[in-house]
Amino acid sequence: MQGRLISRRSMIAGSAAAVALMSTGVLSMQDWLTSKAHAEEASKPSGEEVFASTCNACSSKCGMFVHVRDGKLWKLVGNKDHPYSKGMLCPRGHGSAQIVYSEDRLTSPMKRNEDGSFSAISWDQAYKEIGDKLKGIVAKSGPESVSIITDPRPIGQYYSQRFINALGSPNYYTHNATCNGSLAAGYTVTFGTNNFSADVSNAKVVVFLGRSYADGIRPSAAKNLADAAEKGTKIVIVDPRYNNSAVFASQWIPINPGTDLALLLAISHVLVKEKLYDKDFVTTNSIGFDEWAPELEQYTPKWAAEITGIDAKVIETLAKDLGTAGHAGVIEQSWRAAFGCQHQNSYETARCVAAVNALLGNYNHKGGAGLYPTAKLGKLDETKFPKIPEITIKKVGLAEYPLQSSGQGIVNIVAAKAKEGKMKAAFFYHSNAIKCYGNPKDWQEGMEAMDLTVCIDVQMSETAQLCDYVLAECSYLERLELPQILGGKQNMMDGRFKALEIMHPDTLPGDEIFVGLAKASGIGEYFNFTIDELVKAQVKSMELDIDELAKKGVLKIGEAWDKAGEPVTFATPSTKFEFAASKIAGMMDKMVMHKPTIAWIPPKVTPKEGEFRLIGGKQSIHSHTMTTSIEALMNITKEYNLERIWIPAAKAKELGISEGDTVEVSNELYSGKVKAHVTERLNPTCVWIPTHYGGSSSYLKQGYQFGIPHMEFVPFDFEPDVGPPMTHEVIVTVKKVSA
Ligand SMILES: Nc1nc2c(c(=O)[nH]1)N[C@H]1C(S)=C(S)[C@@H](COP(=O)(O)OP(=O)(O)OC[C@H]3O[C@@H](n4cnc5c(=O)[nH]c(N)nc54)[C@H](O)[C@@H]3O)O[C@H]1N2
Ligand SMILES: Nc1nc2c(c(=O)[nH]1)N[C@H]1C(S)=C(S)[C@@H](COP(=O)(O)OP(=O)(O)OC[C@H]3O[C@@H](n4cnc5c(=O)[nH]c(N)nc54)[C@H](O)[C@@H]3O)O[C@H]1N2
Ligand code: SF4
Ligand SMILES: [Mo]
Repeated sequence: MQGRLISRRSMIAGSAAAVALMSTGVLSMQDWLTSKAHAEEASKPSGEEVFASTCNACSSKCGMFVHVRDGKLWKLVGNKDHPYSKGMLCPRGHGSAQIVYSEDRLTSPMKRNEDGSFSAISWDQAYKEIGDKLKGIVAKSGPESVSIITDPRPIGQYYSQRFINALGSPNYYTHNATCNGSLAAGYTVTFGTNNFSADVSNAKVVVFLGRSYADGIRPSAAKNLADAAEKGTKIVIVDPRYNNSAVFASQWIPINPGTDLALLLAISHVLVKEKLYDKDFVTTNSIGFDEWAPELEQYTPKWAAEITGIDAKVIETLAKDLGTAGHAGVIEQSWRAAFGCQHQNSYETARCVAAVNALLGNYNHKGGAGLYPTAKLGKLDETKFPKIPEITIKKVGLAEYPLQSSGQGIVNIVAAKAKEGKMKAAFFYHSNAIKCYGNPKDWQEGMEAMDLTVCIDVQMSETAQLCDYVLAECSYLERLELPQILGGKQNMMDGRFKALEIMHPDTLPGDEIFVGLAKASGIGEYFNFTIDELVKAQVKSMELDIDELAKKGVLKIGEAWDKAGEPVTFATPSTKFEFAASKIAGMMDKMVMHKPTIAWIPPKVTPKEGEFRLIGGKQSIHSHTMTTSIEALMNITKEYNLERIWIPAAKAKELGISEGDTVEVSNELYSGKVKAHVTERLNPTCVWIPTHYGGSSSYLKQGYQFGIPHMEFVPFDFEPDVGPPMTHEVIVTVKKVSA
């Protein structure tokens, strides 16, 4: 299997020092692994320092220990006590550490010249010019015309929010809308929190809707899946693609993409019709069932078969298997590709996932959908960390998309409002918005229309490349960050402690950059503390010990959750599970597409004869767009031609396309050439591409113009009422061309 081969090979690349050495061009990976030097070095009497930290290569932020020898990174080891890594890091975790020694790193602040080139400037000049411009914009166009887009890590949340709010603006955005914004919003309206956690280890039947633990990796989840398979759990993978988790599955259901909602409605139909649902739960702990049940009559397995491409008998059997498993049958929560932000019906699909679990009555049951509480930070001293005055203006985008997931904003509204001349300034912190959130051409137009754009990054990303100012942060191993609270059965706090001295003297940690920006923008009074003071205060507020956290990397908060089987109080307006949403009922005048009960919404576009839906997803060795600058990871991509587009075998035959042929993928927005991977592992209505490639920053040599860029094909659009970008509502044609 392609995926397993990749994983094994790149797992071998475990030594970060090997990666660092390779980047200097001294040794190839194979040479290094087999060299005598490596054996000698590895058995050296230790004398090394070890620091607790967290990986920075994806949203999971797995806990790890950083081993340092002679001031240099030696290796990374997964923290056994950390709930996400459980002692393991994935290949990206190891590979991405190469950024520390990368030649592509930013080494000082930069200012963009008229011709698009950049010149290095001093921090003083950067702060002064940015601060002066920002104050001018706020004075002239109001605080609502400035925004910040940030990675939702604790440090990103804290400093970015504080900075923009201190300016009087509510416009704080994260990548959430283009990750799992629809899912989070749909879950919240039904059961009151933005996610649940399927108890895969104890379930009898688990259905995965396009969530692949072996591709979109989190090490602990992949291990749970392998263990569940070993135990004989029925694992059903619903995915247009036979993904790399399917080796653990009892069944693969190659659904037509964008139609999971029809499958779920038909499962609900069977559960109700066959009286296989949990009547006690429905009667005592839900609202809206009596309104919804009659509507379900139309959604028969036969009806869903037409839409999904799945045989009606398969749907019926799946529903009965789930119903028979009862509290230990569960639809897994999924993450992005099926209904995180992909289709016109993503929000509705999330609601229906929640509803099937409610019909099974499995909330907080062993093997069901866990709703574990997450601890909140304690109070901090307000004289040291002053509160920002309350902001009364509403975040841009809230009015247009009233069902959006709370707090993180509909990020593409920044580009839309900039194009209209209403958004004047944007800061980007640890974000490659231009390449990842909506169509890059629309974002570029928005960027050009704004008066001030600033990017804080470690490399010249596609976003940085379009900004007026680029501020060079040091790498994650060279800085202290804020601790993070982890939810789950056992709440925990992890920490990222500084492991290496700063290599490039003109780079700074993010917290110091914000302090500099704040002082120059007239809001320094809100930033009169160091990050050491803030970290200590936050850890203390949880009654934990900072020295112990620095030693162990992760500490328990309170006792483990032990309420399995107890009745649930949902955080909804009714305190019950809502088959008919009170929130929607209260705002029907604002709704374009949704009503209180869950109903069929078709995908926005459907491929006609000769066309395909373009879908995409993760590969185990890359994170979004940020790791295509990492040489060790790109070497694997290039060796195995991982950039290829997957084309269903029967359709390839009709089009005269064979394995390895160069094809042109086109729609009205973009056309690109790439090699073909002809496969039986794909539903015939779609083609699939890895979403990592097609880099367009000429500063990042490894990934520059290698492969095709997913987002260029995606129309700049918003899911009605909800706001995410519908990144799989894309039609393309594919034809063979000479290379
Ligand atoms: N290797 C790697 N792992 C990661 C990340 C990464 O960048 N790289 N990022 C992390 C983050 S932030 C996220 S959000 C998660 C994402 O985690 P996932 O959502 O699991 O990731 P994807 O690979 O995008 O999608 C998984 C599968 O969904 C399938 N799919 C596509 N469309 C549909 C559909 O309409 N219906 C169904 N049922 N399936 C569909 C795809 O074919 C793909 O195999 O991964 C996390 N882990
Ligand atoms: N084309 C494409 N689009 C996508 C996805 C995809 O796979 N491909 N995935 C989707 C998903 S699931 C998500 S969650 C989002 C992710 O959206 P982003 O988080 O914006 O995506 P990344 O590509 O990870 O870009 C992270 C940026 O942070 C920078 N960076 C890395 N380390 C540091 C650091 O230490 N400090 C600072 N200041 N910057 C740093 C990187 O150089 C890069 O520019 O994108 C979504 N959109
Ligand atoms: S899943 Fe991999 S890349 Fe993501 S944080 Fe964990 S080790 Fe790092
Ligand atoms: Mo994501």
